[in-house]
Amino acid sequence: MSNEIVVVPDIGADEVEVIEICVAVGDQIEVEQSLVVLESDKASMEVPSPMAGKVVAITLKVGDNVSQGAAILELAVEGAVANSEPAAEAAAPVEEQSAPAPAPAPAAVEPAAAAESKVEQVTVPDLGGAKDVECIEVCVAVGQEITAEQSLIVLETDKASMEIPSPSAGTVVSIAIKTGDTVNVGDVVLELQVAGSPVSSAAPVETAAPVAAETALPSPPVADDKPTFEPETKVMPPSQPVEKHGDVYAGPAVRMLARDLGVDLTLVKGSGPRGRIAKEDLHEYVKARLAEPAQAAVSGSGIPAIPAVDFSKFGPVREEKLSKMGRVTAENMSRSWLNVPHVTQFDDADITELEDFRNSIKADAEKAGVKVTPLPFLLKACAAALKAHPKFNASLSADGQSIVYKDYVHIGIAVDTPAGLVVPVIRDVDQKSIYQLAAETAELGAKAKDRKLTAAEMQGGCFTISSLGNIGGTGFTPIVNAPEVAILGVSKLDVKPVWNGKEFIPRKMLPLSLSYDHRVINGADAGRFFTQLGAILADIRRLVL
Ligand code: CAO
Repeated sequence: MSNEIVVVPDIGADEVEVIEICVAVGDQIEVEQSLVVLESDKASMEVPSPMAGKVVAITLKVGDNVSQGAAILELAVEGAVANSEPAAEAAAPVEEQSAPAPAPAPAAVEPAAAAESKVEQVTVPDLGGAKDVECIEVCVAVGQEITAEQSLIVLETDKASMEIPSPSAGTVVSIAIKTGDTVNVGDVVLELQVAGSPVSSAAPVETAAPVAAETALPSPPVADDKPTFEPETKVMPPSQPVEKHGDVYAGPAVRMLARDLGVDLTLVKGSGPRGRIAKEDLHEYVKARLAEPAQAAVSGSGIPAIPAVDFSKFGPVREEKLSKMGRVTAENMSRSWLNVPHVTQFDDADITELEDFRNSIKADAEKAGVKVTPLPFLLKACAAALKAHPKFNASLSADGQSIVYKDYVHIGIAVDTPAGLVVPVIRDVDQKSIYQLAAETAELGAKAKDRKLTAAEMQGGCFTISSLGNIGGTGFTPIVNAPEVAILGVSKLDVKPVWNGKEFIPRKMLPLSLSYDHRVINGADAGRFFTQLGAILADIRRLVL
């Protein structure tokens, strides 16, 4: 065991500020783990540890200005040759082992074409010895006007990322590098029509090869009429090991982690100096995103949550956990409510004759072993209306770009059970008799209450009926059971006075409410569907038409 001093490596700048200390005294750290983040006015970089060990002391603090050779921290290194010398004296050997941050280096701009051309090739500058460096971003496009020092590409090693700035202002003629390419010093990044010279009509150069002489541009006129044949060679500003790009300000390790996790860093709020994104910010962001579905059940994504209230302050309370079914129902309701733009229309159907007929067949139905409520007639009438108005028997595709019409008519019925609301589905309602529908409704209703419904029995619905008729109420706005596009709410039948042109007569009126997805169904569609449904219920002989 020996104590080693880790020092600031060659950072390509005289003095830089310490903006973050990434470790603490007592931490056991690994080789290449980031120790500190340094920042100049143009760039920031993480300084990785050259060795594994335990942090004994930290010499720097946030806000210090440091330069190459400054001690960062003291590390107790296991297995190293015992060193009786004071830690500070061990700085030099440690420095040699330190993994240097990519040293900024001037890059040359080579003439891209014959001497009279003003198209310049911008090449990759010295990357501090790094080889086969990946291009993680191309920041400009062909035809784009750029300014001197504007970032052209972002390169990234496993230790640092750096933006390559443009040496001159001009128009991008061609780009030789794409995201994912690996590059080395001297590789052509792009060709630039420098500002002030006419844009070439020559074909863009696809490779790193210099522009062929025949594609040379005419020289701009010069005072002494001598052509400008001297090749232009400019020194490009140093490459900058920076992590600030667009709105994203993050270190290479954070960028790499974000890529691994598939996180768009522009969405992450940085808590570091000047909004720099730290690993913790990324972790917090991922945690928050993972928690979203659970939150959506109660508050809806992106919608401010209802603040927690301590109800016990106002009186005695009891708390009961929601059943699984209750939680699923809450989630489904929120999802439908938030995704579907709802409209609800109301109408009363005159079912006086239907009720007379239903009462007239009661004895027969009993003999057949079924109890006929208004519900089977509602199912049958809805099936006929759904067939006549296919938009109601449809779903919006998941990408919202098309409507899927269904050639079957399966209708769900909302059933209230002690465990929560379930929606068993009656298949091919259009092909079944009133007695069959009555039997199936009763059977599914009983199964629902006994929690014996299978998943298959609750799938495939095209439309839903939610009947509160035996409970009460004059109307309600049901929530569409997405991805279905409409739902019928049925309230309690009542005898109401109806004007027949001469007098008010008592009629059995059934209050109906139709909620629909306004992305698929407009008010006129709903009006026509509702009118037809009412007409069928008013005279069920229409079912045989
Ligand atoms: N108005 C007045 N009375 C009605 C009626 C209406 N709209 N609908 C049904 N009734 C009557 C029936 O005729 C029956 O009366 P009788 O016993 O005198 O014949 C009585 O109410 C009970 O009917 P029911 O509930 O047993 O049968 P149903 O076919 O109407 O409904 C089922 C079956 C399974 C849907 C029902 O049992 C059920 O669970 N209903 C609750 C639905 C629900 O909770 N919806 C909530 C949705 S929240 O979005």
